[in-house]
Amino acid sequence: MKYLLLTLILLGTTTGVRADTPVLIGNAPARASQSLNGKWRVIVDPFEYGLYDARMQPSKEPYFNDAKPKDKSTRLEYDFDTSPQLDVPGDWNSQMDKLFFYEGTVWYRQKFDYSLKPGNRAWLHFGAVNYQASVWLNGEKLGDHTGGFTPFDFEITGKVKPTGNSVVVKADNTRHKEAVPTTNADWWNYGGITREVSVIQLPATFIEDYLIQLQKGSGNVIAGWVRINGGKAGQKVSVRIPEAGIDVTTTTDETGYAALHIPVSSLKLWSPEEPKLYEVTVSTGTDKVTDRIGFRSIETRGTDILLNGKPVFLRGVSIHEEAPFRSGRAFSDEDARTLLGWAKELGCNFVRLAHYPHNEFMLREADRLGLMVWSETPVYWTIAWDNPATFANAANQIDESIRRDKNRAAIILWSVANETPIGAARTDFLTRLVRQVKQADPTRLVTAAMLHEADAKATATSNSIVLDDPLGAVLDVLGCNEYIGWYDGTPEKADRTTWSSPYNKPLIMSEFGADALFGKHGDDQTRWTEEYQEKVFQHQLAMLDRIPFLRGTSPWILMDFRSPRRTLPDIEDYFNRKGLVSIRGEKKKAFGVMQDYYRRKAAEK
Ligand code: GCB
Repeated sequence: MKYLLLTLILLGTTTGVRADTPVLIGNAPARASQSLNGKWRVIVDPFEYGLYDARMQPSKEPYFNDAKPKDKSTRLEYDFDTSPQLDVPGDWNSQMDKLFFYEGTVWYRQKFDYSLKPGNRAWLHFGAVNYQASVWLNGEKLGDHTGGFTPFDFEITGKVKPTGNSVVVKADNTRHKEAVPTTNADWWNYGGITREVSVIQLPATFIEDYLIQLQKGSGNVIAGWVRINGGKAGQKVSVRIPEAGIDVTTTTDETGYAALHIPVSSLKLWSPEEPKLYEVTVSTGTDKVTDRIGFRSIETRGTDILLNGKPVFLRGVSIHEEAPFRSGRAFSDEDARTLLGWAKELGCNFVRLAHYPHNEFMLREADRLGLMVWSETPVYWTIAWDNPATFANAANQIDESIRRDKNRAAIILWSVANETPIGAARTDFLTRLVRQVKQADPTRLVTAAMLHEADAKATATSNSIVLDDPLGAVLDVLGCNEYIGWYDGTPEKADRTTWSSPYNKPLIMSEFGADALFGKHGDDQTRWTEEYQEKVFQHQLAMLDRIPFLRGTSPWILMDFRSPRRTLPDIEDYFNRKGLVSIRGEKKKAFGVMQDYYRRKAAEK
């Protein structure tokens, strides 16, 4: 037993996935699938009557049975068939007026027919459900998932019928103190089935997942693994990258795992200037999956960040997963193209996807456009640092995001936290999380957006900030959020501020900014005007240029976004207005300031 456990742990570390974790189908969007997107019937259920009766005992008429009355004398107090409909993917808050502020449970139901080829297997795939999902097929429970921003799969082979299937999802976005994120955040808690749903059909023995990336520290070895699900040991696995002249075959061991180590003579490396993606095909006797993968190296040396061995300055911007033009949770390819298109126009080679893993279209588009990515996990502000279940939850969410995105060249940084107040329990929690990320993905860098301590000795002429958060010791790259000129003094305070750090590491100023309502003009001392925001950026950029170890910036934020904390009438109206562009894409003056700065930075190299 001891030996088995050890083997499982070792297996977990070499494949980048813990052996006991549920299956997550690698590159799900590339698989043959039947989409379940579209209109779903919904029942809003604030008291969870769909689960419990008046005595809080399990209901005799649970909604997941999707039942109909047997005859006209039967009393049944729900009916999906006549209930309202909502679009999937999509959040409920922005689809129905009366659900705008709603947090709690909504039941979703979809009917579908399905044709499963004999011998094949079927999997129900969810891109994301915020926050807690429970799923039933034809009245049978398939499972639960926690965490609003990562995918999950349930096998439905032997359960799915040729006609009249009913899939019921209980989506619950109630905030909890011990959850990740916790009860307090500065973004809208969009509830629902926010990303795509499909049924994936796979052969009995299929390619469950693969990692195909440049080996750490090498420019000419592709390393990784392929894992096969089902079948016996000794199966042949081929990896072909025709454009790079690669065609290798290897065999799986008794756990279905095949290690890859492929020396290559000439490989065009992925970079913002030339975001080269290769067509990669992984195949076995029974299955085949194709991907587009870029190869690049990322490392640090002293205070430098090296992309493909050369120092790079990260010209970035922070982005929320907020839908351009319509607001609500962004979920589509078109949303991704719009948001990242604006980032390119700003002059970016880098984006910080805050504050949770964004949908896969964003990563695919970043790969195509040559935008390096900071990917984040929703460990935000105050988390229940002492609670082991909270740690397990955070660890699982970052693990799922690494599993989904590990083949995206664009991702260079995993961020484990945002603005977490310094304390022993917090530093211990985050240090363990960093360790786990490094184990799961040793090829990328780890960061966190930290807070800075105000200088206790600040005077009218000097303000020296020391970045000495103990978390910095375990990070590869320091991230720091600061709001000099907005929450912290006036814009001029930046002129007398100096930065230092005991760590010999690169710094990304991961947030700075100010609110401005697009079209609101005035003098540059008047809050909420474009002129005030512009002035904050001007003073900020002059200050940032004086930080010798600064290697990147991602101002807050590309586009205005909804937040329940932002109530000021006629200005905020439940939007955080720190966007460089409005929700309609109108550029505020600060956009131009940032664009000029990035033009200069790009020319500096
Ligand atoms: C922060 C947070 C970010 C907020 C921003 C703000 O420090 O990291 O989530 O939205 O400030 O606008 O206050």
